[in-house]
This record gives sequence, structure tokens and C-alpha cells, in this order.
Amino acid sequence: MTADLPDYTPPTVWKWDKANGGRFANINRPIAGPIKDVELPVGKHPFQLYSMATPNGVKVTIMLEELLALGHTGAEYDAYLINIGDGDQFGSGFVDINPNSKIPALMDHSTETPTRLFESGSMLLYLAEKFGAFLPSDHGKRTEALNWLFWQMGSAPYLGGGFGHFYAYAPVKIEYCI
Ligand SMILES: N[C@@H](CCC(=O)N[C@@H](CS)C(=O)NCC(=O)O)C(=O)O
Repeated sequence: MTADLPDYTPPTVWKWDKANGGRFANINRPIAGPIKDVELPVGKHPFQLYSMATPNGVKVTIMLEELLALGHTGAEYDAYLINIGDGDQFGSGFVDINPNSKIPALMDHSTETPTRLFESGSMLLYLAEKFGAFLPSDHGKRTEALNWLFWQMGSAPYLGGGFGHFYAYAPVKIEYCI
């Protein structure tokens, strides 16, 4: 019961209590930015993907695979594991692509100067526009596709992710949150 929980007054100056993050305390940390010098590998394909198979990570991999299945050879990519449990997202090379230290991160080396991409929704839109695929040109249909794109970025994480977090990962079970 929420009523049984001790009162909590947010402090004026917040301090990160690392021990209070539950089972996944070492991921989804409230910090970003480089904490170590790490150069990222770069392969020979147009796209360089730095990611991990989490729900946010797989979206872009699925999109790239679907583009390849349609015959868009320009969507060939090299994929590198960024192990967020080991803190790979805090390496300097990764942060150069995503200052927010979150996977997935993507580079497009087929543009005149390499284009960096962070935020999975931005990547889906970028790839759809670049290859003219999966985004209708008809005004109404395009708007409907974008409605759902923004829904899955803005609402799905709070419905699904929020539930999953408070049900499975949070160190205390809070009825109100679940
Ligand atoms: N809105 C971002 C969310 C990315 C995100 O939350 N990534 C998580 C894994 S699913 C992450 O990298 N967590 C590592 C950390 O926070 O340290 C997107 O869609 O790209």
C-alpha cells in the first residue's frame, strides 16, 4: 500500500544513491557523458551501428534488416556491441555520437560528411526518408505513420517500460506506480 511507505520529501540538492536502483542499477543511469577514452571501430559499410539488443536497440536493427530485405543495399551496416551493463555507453567515441550515453547510436558514412544519429525514433525516420520506404507519401497516411512513430517514442516507454520497471526492477513494490 502506498500509504505504508515512509514519507519522502525531495531534497533541495539531489544526490545519486547508486545502491537504490534495484536489479538494473548499473543501467539507465541518471548521468551521461564520457568517463573513459574509447575509440569506436569503423567498418566498411555505409552504416555503423553501435547498439545492444534491448527494446530500444532492436528497433533500428529491424529497420535496417527490413530495408535490406527490400533490396536497399545502401542500408548495409556493421554492428558493434555496446554493452551497457559494462558502461560502454560512457566511452568518448560513443558519446561523440550520442551525448546522452544511450544505445542505439548510428553513423551514416554515405553522406558527404558522416552523419551522426541518436534516438531510435530519429533513426527510423531518417532511414525511412533516406530510402523512401515504410513512410507513405500520401499526406493522411504519412501523418498516421508519424502519429504511431511518436506514440512508440513518447507513450510506449511509459506504459510498457514504466510497468516493467516498477513491476520487475524497482527495489520496492509501489502499488501506485504498478
Ligand atoms: N529514447 C531513447 C532511449 C534509449 C535508451 O533508454 N537506451 C537504454 C537501453 S534500452 C540505454 O542505453 N541505457 C544505458 C544507460 O542509461 O546507461 C531511444 O529511443 O533511443
